[in-house]
Amino acid sequence: MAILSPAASAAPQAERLHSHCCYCSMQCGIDLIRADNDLGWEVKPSQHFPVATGRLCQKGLNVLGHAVHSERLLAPMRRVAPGGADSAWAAASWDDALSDIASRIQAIQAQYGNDAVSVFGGGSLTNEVCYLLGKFARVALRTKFIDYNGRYCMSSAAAAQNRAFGADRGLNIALEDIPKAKYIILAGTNIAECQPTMIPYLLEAKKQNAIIVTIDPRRTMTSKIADIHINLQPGFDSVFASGLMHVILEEGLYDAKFVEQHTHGLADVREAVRPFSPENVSHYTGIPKEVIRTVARGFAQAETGMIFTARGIEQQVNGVEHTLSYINLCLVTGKIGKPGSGFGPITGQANGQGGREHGQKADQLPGYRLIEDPSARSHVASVWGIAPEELPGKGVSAYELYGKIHDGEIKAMIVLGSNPLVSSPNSAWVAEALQKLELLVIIDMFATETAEYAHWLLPSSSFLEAEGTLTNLEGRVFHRPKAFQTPGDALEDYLILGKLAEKLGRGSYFAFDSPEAIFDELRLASAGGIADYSGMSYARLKEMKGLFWPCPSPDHPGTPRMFENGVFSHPDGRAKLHAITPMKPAETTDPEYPFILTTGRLGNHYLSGAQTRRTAALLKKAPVPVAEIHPHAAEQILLRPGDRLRLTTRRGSLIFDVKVTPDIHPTSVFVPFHWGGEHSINLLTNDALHPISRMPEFKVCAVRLERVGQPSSP
Ligand SMILES: Nc1nc2c(c(=O)[nH]1)N[C@H]1C(S)=C(S)[C@@H](COP(=O)(O)OP(=O)(O)OC[C@H]3O[C@@H](n4cnc5c(=O)[nH]c(N)nc54)[C@H](O)[C@@H]3O)O[C@H]1N2
Ligand SMILES: Nc1nc2c(c(=O)[nH]1)N[C@H]1C(S)=C(S)[C@@H](COP(=O)(O)OP(=O)(O)OC[C@H]3O[C@@H](n4cnc5c(=O)[nH]c(N)nc54)[C@H](O)[C@@H]3O)O[C@H]1N2
Ligand code: SF4
Ligand SMILES: [Mo]
Repeated sequence: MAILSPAASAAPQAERLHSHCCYCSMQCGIDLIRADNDLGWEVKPSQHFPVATGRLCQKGLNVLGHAVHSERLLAPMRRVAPGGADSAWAAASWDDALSDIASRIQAIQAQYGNDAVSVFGGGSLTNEVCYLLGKFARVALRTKFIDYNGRYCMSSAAAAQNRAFGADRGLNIALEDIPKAKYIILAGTNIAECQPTMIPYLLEAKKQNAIIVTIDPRRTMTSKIADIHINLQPGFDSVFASGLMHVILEEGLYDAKFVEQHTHGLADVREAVRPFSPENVSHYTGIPKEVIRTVARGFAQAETGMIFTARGIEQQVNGVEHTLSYINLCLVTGKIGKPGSGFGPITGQANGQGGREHGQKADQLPGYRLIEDPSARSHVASVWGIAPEELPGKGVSAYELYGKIHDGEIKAMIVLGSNPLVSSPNSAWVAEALQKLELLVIIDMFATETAEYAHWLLPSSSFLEAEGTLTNLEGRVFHRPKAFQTPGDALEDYLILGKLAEKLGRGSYFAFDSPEAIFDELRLASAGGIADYSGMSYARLKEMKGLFWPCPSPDHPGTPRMFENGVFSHPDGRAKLHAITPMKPAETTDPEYPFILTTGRLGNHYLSGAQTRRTAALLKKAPVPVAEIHPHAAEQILLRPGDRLRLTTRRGSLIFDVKVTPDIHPTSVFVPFHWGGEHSINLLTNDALHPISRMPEFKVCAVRLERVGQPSSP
């Protein structure tokens, strides 16, 4: 591909601009100040957004790196030579590109039916684009097959929260509530690397004498601020949480009044946790029974308390159950819906929250409505100006879309805002699926690894160039202005979708002249839904620096704390306790694969690395993935200094640089997933899915470790 000129030249002549970091769900505000440096701009933390405590992490400070990168796509590109790493591309006009794509879509749909075309979305997009993409799939393509990368991210947490509370808003509190908590449990969440600007809230709680407990198979940067660290083998959270519940119930430490007035299901929970005495849990997990009692008593007896979880416990075939086990602890102790108390699976992507509310998910319509609910269908159909019968039904989950390609049911895919070849489990199978497509269109800033199999690459905007709203980890909806113009021929996503809809003969449903016009329709579509945005407007969002949903009327102040006074979102107002029987992961260890592979993140990279591997300052800090193993594991495989490490799972074998550290559980190996090609750990991960959430088991599979006796490459 030709080298493209830097996008920085597209910036207007302002001296100071405002935006938000495009990476994690904190969505820190940034100020861009004109500077005499390579990029022409300096990034500073903005004092105008109330969330980020005046700081930015390394990714935020370097957030311009990818946006002004010379590899930005500046024109639509048509593949002119066979796919794979050697693909060759030719630039085209938008008109030629969209005409060709539309006529191929129409030919495929004429031959195989509307559902032969699928859409794969993302959680980094604005609410407006997420909403429009869901509408585009159902109204322009008339396909049921749409899902998005949030399936790999928040789906287990969402399923658990919907079951327990009747609503799924990441944190059901505002961050500013955290310092009021006296006992904080962090399970499978590495906040210090993944939401670094949230750490000051925890430190403030600590200053007010809060106890912090981390539960993780690694002693992470986050566990450095903990009073107690539970070094748990991956896959054992339900066992451990059942031990805590056993003590709380046995010693009568629960809030009987809250449980009686605001929940269902205690008797079944009592029965389920009966076998999980501290002695038994200690036997299963190696965690001393005194520690189990200390944490159970400490949390239950504290005046206030919070539990936060994340992908560590959720990306498992038992992820919904692990989450419910921790939710149970908040419910039985009455630690929810009051100041200083609450539960929260910490949302990951920039708009991981909004991304799961407005219809990108296979079973969903805007406002967190369900596509199979007749009243939801008629409401949304009336906003869209179509008949409810015209709306397709429920499709399948993200990973299952690739199965449908293998089966020949799906022939085309449009990917907008994801790099699934790097981020999907068992990714060799995903690559095989992508090669079978008759049409793959990627709408992105870059020619990603996934793009190697595309027929068309369409150049999109970066976060700097796209106005819109996003919903952060708290459920706070805020407005992000447009700071830069799109470079070259690149276009904002909403314009690309609108133009393609027009070529498909459905343009009248997508004739939006601004993101605000889309937001105004989204408000109507969400009205009366669980995630109700109808009382918000761009003017209010700008003036109030964000509003928390639900916000059902123009004079509603928004809802920073949900479930206030124990009123939950189920029709009867009560929360549901769930009796959990801990189950094994899909793959357990055996003599052939005696260790556990778990995967996750580093502070300096983001997801598939499409953006951060293009940011020199970040790549320099972590140029390649390094596998972490415990000294006992190193001893067992006779690892010597300078050796590399071969990891073999039932999917394949890869060689990594290795770091020996006592900070990881002796049974486990950790590898970050931010790289493609021979560095992509997802070539080895297990694609077993949770039966309900359809979340892949990224966090646990069985692996063999072997030393490779050659010096690590420079
Ligand atoms: N720097 C950086 N920040 C990010 C991202 C990024 O890629 N890079 N991604 C963003 C996104 S989309 C997301 S979803 C979030 C993810 O944020 P996190 O979920 O916090 O990140 P992970 O590293 O995937 O996993 C968290 C921890 O779970 C632990 N773990 C693994 N298995 C288990 C288990 O069975 N039980 C328990 N208790 N712990 C376990 C891992 O050791 C790891 O420390 O981060 C967001 N922020
Ligand atoms: N092994 C393992 N795998 C995992 C995980 C794990 O913990 N372990 N975590 C999973 C999780 S939680 C997640 S969220 C997924 C995410 O994984 P991916 O979906 O692959 O996420 P990204 O790397 O952010 O890819 C986003 C793509 O969209 C592009 N992009 C960014 N902004 C925009 C925009 O505004 N418009 C358009 N058109 N494009 C844009 C970027 O350039 C990038 O190519 O990975 C999952 N995969
Ligand atoms: S990555 Fe997250 S914590 Fe870091 S600056 Fe960006 S939004 Fe803030
Ligand atoms: Mo995520």
